[in-house]
Order: sequence, then structure tokens, then C-alpha cells
Amino acid sequence: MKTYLPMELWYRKPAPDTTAGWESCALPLGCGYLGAKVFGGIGTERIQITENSLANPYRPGLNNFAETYIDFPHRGVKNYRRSLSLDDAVSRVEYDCGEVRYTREYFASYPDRVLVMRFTASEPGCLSFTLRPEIPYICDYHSKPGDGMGKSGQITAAGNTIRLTGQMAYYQINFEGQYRVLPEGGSVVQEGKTLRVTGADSTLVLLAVGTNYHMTPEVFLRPVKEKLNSEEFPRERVEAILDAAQEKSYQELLERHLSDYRALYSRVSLSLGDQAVPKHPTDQLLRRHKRGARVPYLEALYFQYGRYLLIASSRQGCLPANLQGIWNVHNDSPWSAGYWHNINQQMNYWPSFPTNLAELFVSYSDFNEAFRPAAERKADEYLEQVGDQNIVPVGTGENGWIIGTGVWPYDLEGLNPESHSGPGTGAFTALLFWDYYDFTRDRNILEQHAYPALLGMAKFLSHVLVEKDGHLLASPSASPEQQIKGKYYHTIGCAFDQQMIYENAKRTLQAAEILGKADGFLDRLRDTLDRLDPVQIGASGQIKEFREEQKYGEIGERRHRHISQLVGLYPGTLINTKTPAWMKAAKRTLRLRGDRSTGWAMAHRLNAWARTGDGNHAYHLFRLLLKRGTLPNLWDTHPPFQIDGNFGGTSGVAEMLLQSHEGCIRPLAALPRRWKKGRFRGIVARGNFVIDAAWRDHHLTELKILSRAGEPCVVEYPGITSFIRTGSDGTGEIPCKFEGNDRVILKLSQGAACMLRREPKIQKF
Ligand code: FUC
Repeated sequence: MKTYLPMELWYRKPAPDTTAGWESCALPLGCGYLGAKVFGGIGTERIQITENSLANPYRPGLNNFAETYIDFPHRGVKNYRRSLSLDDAVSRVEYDCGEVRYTREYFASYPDRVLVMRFTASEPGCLSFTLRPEIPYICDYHSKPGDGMGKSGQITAAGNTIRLTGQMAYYQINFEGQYRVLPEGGSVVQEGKTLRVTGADSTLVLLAVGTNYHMTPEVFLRPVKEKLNSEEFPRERVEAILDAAQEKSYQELLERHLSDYRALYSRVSLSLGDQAVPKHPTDQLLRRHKRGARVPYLEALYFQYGRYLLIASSRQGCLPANLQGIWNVHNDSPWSAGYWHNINQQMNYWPSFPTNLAELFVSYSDFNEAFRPAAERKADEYLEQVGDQNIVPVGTGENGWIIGTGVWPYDLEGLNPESHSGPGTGAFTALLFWDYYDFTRDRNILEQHAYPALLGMAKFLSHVLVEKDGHLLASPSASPEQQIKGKYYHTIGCAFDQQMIYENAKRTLQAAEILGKADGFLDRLRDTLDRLDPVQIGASGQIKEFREEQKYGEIGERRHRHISQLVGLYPGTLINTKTPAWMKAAKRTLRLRGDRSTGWAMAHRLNAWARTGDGNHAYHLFRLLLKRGTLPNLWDTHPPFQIDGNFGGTSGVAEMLLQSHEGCIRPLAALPRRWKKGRFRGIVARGNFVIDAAWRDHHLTELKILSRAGEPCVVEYPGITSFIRTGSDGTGEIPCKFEGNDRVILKLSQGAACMLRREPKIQKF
């Protein structure tokens, strides 16, 4: 088996010790329980810590949990290197100071729930430093009357431990962070609120954090002061985490971390033609890219980085990845680090299924199910408020659930007719649950999670449809964030709502059929489907964003960042190669909307272009995302930093390499001219097939398919029927059927794999 290049971000300088340095240069670590940003400063190291439940008041804005400062008596260092390995999720800072080589290693361990920091000196007794953490943004409650902000906090140091204890006043969030300092050789002494290590060979510092937040339905349902138990203090829990971690050696902690992390990360590899790791640091590679050079290593690195970031910020038992993942330095994070459901939140999870990380969706699915009862209550309230004629008894969940746009760890918005986004946001969300099933084909997931989400959404959406000219149109309706003269535009039946309501109904019916469900509601839903008229073509040959629009751009901003009229192209499947007129109109719309936009918006365009099959244009968008929407630490910038674009970028690359939304597996579905040769392993197709592929001169040469669910396997690729088919070890015969030259139907039982190879004689060199 051919190996793949190591994937690493690295730099020759520390990140500047500023907010801008945090955002664009410091390197992220995370394990779901906490996020950390490593600056790599020489005289003073700074590691900023985030915990995703530490929120400020209404529209809960995330607050910075802690700043970790570590002072080293080092100056004039040489051979400095700061890195983040994606293969092992370890960040390192290394340099020579005098005759001594100093190394700092950092990782966030999911199994042990701690941030592990280890400092070593190449010569015995040469390691000395002072650890002095800070609690940022402490302020009196009501310091500004009415804003509800308030944070208390004390730092105490004793023995080998520093404690950070305090409360966010508004939700009464009790928080605790503890650092434990474990030197080898030398000594540790307390000096005020700091710990000083002197003359050590190496030192392990462990950090655990906690709050009294629990991701339960009550937290969303109860009034502000009852959401959390203000008598619950996380101190003991945090201590127990540290006690358990302290029992293990650094090596053991590292091994446990690596086996957890690699079990997810190493499922997928990608090479876009590079033979060796480039010699330049990542910021230089990005600069070269921005000047127009092609840097295949950087492209593969960016793809894998999205997977890395999702593993860091979305683990079962923890809050899911928010707008900034799990990294926030601010008092009140931009857009409150919310879970924004008119595109951003969905985009966060787009890469999870195709890039072989379906388990990471559990964090979001648990969160969604925790707020579901509150979302059902919002549906009841909305229908009562508008005097809906068909409302069924409230409190039963039978009116379904709804998402406005924003969700936070403590609260969520209901549907507001004055809002910038229509009810399609909810369907847009439920679609993730369908994909969760479609990529895993796990009946249990369908029964327990996907079907309830889809059905509940279909129920609510049945109340927002009004009859007009024989069609059923969403009312209220708004195409996310579209404005006329600075005011949100409200209408009925805009494409975003119609397409998402259609997709939701279709998937609900599909799920019901698989599960053998039948009832009156489902019958009515079937009738609805035919009357939604979700895609209309306008006078400019465009997909209309609004029914009342004739020519493109008549209503709203022509170059709006959202491409909401194309959600049926991606992530939906309504517009596809079997609807050529719609596909043509979709391409026209993408052109009219333009390529340049904000970070995530370019990522959405990238996925959409991939779905059109135009790999060159998709690649252009990928380059643009890296050029105009990417910071030196490869974080996506809207601006400011938002994680969604990273995730959308990763799913876009996966979409270029493999598609499976039309009932068959299409390898290299949108391969650009510039990706002349390459290979990947581990990308997942719907039906739960794990695909490895290699190509040369733009032609597929090898395709390996592992069936994890034993579902029917159909592959489409030009000339695929002439490929040699064997078992995965290169021997044996695989029963199959051909349809024309380009389509093969393979019989693969669950757990079986096969290999398809282009015949050497028609291979081009
Ligand atoms: C949506 C977008 C904005 C921004 C915000 C967090 O409302 O339209 O551009 O990304 O989410």
C-alpha cells in the first residue's frame, strides 16, 4: 500500500500576542470538552482556553474561559519551530536557547478530558518557568445596567495545583478550571497565584475544566435562573478528572489520545499529486497560493484540517461545534458563537458523513434532541400566535418542531415572520438527520433519530403552507438575509423554503416507507409533494429566488452571499443531472451570483459547483476560498473567523472527488484539470460504502469499494465496465451486472470489498 504524506501546519515564528494573533496565527487544539489556542511565544507562552457552555446573557455570547501564561527565562533563541500535526493532533513548540533544546508538546485528550502540556529541556535540570493563568473579563453583575453581564472569579495556587473558580452571573454558571503541575526533577513552589518550577528536566502540566451545564431539555425549557443548578459546583468533577489523568504517565496519556484520535482521523487520506512535503512553512505556502502558485500539499492539508477541526470540536457528550467551533477569545464572541441554522450550522456538519466521521454528528444530534421539546413548544406558541386553524392540542409535540435561526446552549429562537429566514431553516436542519441515516444505513439511526426529526419537521411545516394558484406555498417565507434597501424581504413561497420543505417531505416519506409506517398524515404529505413547485426558472434563465422575480436580481442583492435558491442543488438533491433544465439554470444562477464572497459563502459555492459536475469551476472556488477566506493558521474568515467555511471547504473537496446523491457512486465526479493525478482512501458514499481511488492523467485507474452495510452497489464512471473486477486482495471474481459501458451493479455483502482496475492496455501514460 502506498503511504500518504504527513500532514502538518508549521511556522517559524510565534503567533503575535494579540487578538488578531489569536485569530489568524495561534494553533487550535480541542477534544469537545475544551478548546485551546497555542501561541508559542518564547519568553511568554500563551494558551487560551474555551469551554462551550460559558455563556453571557440573552443571545448567549460565549466567554473566554481562561488565559494560560507561562513565563520562560528564554531569549535570543534559534531554530524556532511551532507546529500542529494533523496525524496525531499534537502541537509542538521547539527551539534552542544557548546549548539547550526546549520542546513543548500539547494535546487535548478526549478519553482523559484534559489538556496535556509537557515541557522538556534536552539537558537535565535546565527547565524553569512560571505558570500564571488568568480569568479574563471579570466584571460586576449589572456593571452596565441592563446588559446582564457579570463574571466573578478567583485564582488560588497551592501545592502543585492552580484553581480557577467563578460564576457567570446571568445563568449562574459555576465554573472551575484546575492546572496540575508535575515536574520531573527540580521543584515547584507557589508564589502568590502562580506556580514556579525551577531546575526540572521536564514537566507535565494538566488542565481540566468544567461547569454546571448539562445538555438536557430542561436547560432550554426553564426560565433563566432555573436553567442550571446554582448549588452544583464542578470542582470535585474537575479534581477527579485530574486525579485519574495524573495516574498515567505522559506516554500513556499520549497513547490513549492517539488511539482515540487516530481511530477517527486516519480513516481518510488524500494526495493531490505531491511527492514530498514542501520545505516551506504553512504561512509561506498560503502566500504562494495567494500569489497564484499551485500547492497541492496545501490543498490536501486544508481538506484534512477540516476533519481535524471537527474531531476537535464535536465529540459525543459535549456541546457540538458552534460558529467558531470550540475556540473563543472574546468577552462576547462574534455572532455570540451561536448555532446559526440558516446555513452555518448545517455547513459545520456537511463533512462529517462523506469524510468518514459520522459519529461526530452525534454531538449535534444529541444537542438537537435536547432542545427538541423547547422547539416543539416554540411551534405550539407560533401556531397559537398566528391563530392557525389546524393546530392540534399543544404540549403533545404533534405540531412538530421549529428552528428560527439561532440556537444557543441555553435558548433558541422560534419562527418569527419578521425574521430574515423562513421556515425552510428547520427542514434544512432535518436534512442532516436524513444524511446521517443515508450515509450509515443504520436502521436504528433511522428509527430513533432521523425519522422523528423529519416527521416532526414535516408536521410543523404542514402548517405553514397556503394554497395559491393550485400550489402550496410557504407563508411566512424569507430567503435567508435577503434585503431590499436595508430591510429583510418577506414574501410567500420563496425557493429556499419551497425546496427545503420539498426535500423534507420527500425524505420523511422515504423513511416512512423503509420503516413500514403508514397513516393519514403521510398520505397528505404525499399529496403535498406534488404541489410544492420548488424550482422555477426565470427570464434570465436563472433559478428564481422569489416567485415574483422575473429577471435575475430584480429583488434583493444580486451578489448576496447566501445562495439560498440553490439549496436544492447542494446540500439538497432536487436539482441534479436528471433535471438538466434545472441544472442549466442552477449554473446560470451561480454565475450571476458571482464567485467572490465571504468565507462560508465561497464554500457553499464550491459544493454547489461540484454538484454541477464542473470540476474546474469548483476548483476555482476552492482556490478562492484559500485565497480570500483563509488566515495563516488556515482558519476560515468570513471575516471575522468562522469555522463553517473550513468545514464547507472540506466537504466541497470530498464532493469533487466522490458523489453519491443520485443513487449511484460517482468517483471523481468533479475532477478539475489541475488535479491530474492523485489518490484518496476512506471517503464514504451513501449506502455506507468506503471508497479508495487512484487516478492518473485525469482518469480513474483504481477503485476499491468496501460495503459496510451490504446495500446495493451501483458505480458510474466512463468505461467502468471494462475495468478488471476482483476481490480486494486482487483475486477472485465479483458478481456484477452491466448497464451500457459506464454503469456497473456489484453484489457486495456486508463487510465485503472489491477492487476495480483499469485494464493496463487502455491506461494512458
Ligand atoms: C448568517 C450569515 C452571516 C453570518 C452569520 C453568522 O446569518 O448570513 O453572513 O455568517 O450567519
